[in-house]
Amino acid sequence: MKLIFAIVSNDDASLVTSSLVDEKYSVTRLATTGGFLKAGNTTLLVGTEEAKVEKALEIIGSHSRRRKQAMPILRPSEIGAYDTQTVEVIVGGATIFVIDVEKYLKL
Ligand code: 2BA
Repeated sequence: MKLIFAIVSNDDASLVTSSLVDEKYSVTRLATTGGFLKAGNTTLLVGTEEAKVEKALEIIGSHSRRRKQAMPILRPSEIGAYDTQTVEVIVGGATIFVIDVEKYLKL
């Protein structure tokens, strides 16, 4: 038995969670905060058999990979108004730990 800790962005958490549940994984979702940015993120706990770990990692990775996203920003223009411009930002990504589970009990 293994326990996967997956720290994902809040934006990706719902899709990652529902995709895991659709594939019959049990998932616990925790609202967490990154120590560096102090911004909210989501930590998923997934307890599963060793044989199902790789598939879980694929599911998590496919819905939380780092990717570029166009984001509109407002910039002051020369005539005192504001222009809308688009910048590319990196969003998503997952930090994953897989650990051995010594005991798994449901009491
Ligand atoms: P990532 O490395 O992608 O980490 C995203 C979030 O995953 C982290 O949020 C933290 O909540 C968790 N995390 C990552 N590595 C971890 C680990 N070894 N143990 C426990 N949790 C871990 P934040 O701490 O807010 O960090 C956000 C981003 O800021 C990081 O993205 C990294 O690019 C950067 N960063 C984090 N710590 C840094 C530091 N000490 N110096 C410079 N940059 C840092």
